[in-house]
Amino acid sequence: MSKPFKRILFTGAAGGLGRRLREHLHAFADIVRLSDLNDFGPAGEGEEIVLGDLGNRDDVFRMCEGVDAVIHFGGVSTEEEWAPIMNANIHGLVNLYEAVHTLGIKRVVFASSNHTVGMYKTTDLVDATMPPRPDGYYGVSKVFGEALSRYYWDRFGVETVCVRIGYCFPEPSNHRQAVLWLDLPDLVEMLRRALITPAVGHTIAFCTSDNPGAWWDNREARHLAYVPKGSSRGFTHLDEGRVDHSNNDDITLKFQGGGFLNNGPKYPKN
Ligand code: NAI
Ligand code: 15L
Repeated sequence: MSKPFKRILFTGAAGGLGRRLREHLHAFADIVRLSDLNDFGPAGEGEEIVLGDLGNRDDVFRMCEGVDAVIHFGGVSTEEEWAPIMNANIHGLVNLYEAVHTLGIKRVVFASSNHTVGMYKTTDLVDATMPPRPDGYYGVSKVFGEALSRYYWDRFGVETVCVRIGYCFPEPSNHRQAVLWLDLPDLVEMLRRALITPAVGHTIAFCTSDNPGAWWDNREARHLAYVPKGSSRGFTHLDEGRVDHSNNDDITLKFQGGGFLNNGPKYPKN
């Protein structure tokens, strides 16, 4: 069966999600180009590897040369000092979109995050028309990626689906992670929809499994027709039964960003 693309680029291939997604990417393209800052071993069949720093413009142009679409998962994935966030998530995004536009690549799927909206309360129902409310420098950098990709759609016609990933690890271990949990097959399905749906323009899509007590309303991404099959429902010991934490002094329970609110920002030490 023919695949949607001849060659796709996946950045962040050495990371947690990159390693888990790798085998699934072959359904999307004849050749999967894998990229990261760090070495992660040899290419397999139908793969090529281009290592590089997202903060380096020449590296990013090399990564993007000859690809038809980009799944961008590379970068700093947690709260950090500003310098690495700036390099990978700010300069890296500018480099990526300059390369994508210059090389005529038509579509990007961008791994955004729940931390773009982490300062909404856990009693709020958030949709993509509501203003971003990031909970740290990391969340701010993901908002930047969403804004930059919006600019490249409005001005240059580069399509992007910004996937606001919840919590994509094998199992949730607390109530927040259960609300935001994303089963890997559901992430694969979201990527598939983001790549093959005609005319996505600039879409912001929330991405969790079908969990109890959702904090997000995904109606602005309904054209993707993403229907999750997984659920954290089985992890019943994590279900608090919708406790209202809106007046709780513990900010990690009060706000959607959870423990990230205690993490930063961190300033350079010198
Ligand atoms: P990860 O930290 O395990 O992987 C990120 C990869 O990016 C790493 O292999 C790292 O070497 C690479 N990277 C960092 N700086 C780089 C640079 N300057 N140049 C090139 N590569 C660089 O993160 P994970 O969990 O795999 O997440 C992947 C993406 O999904 C990230 O963008 C993250 O922000 C996003 N995300 C993940 C969530 C999750 O639940 N795992 C939740 C929300 C968003
Ligand atoms: C994220 O954005 C991170 O990339 C991931 O490692 C998790 O920490 C997740 O959010 C979370 O909110 O727990």
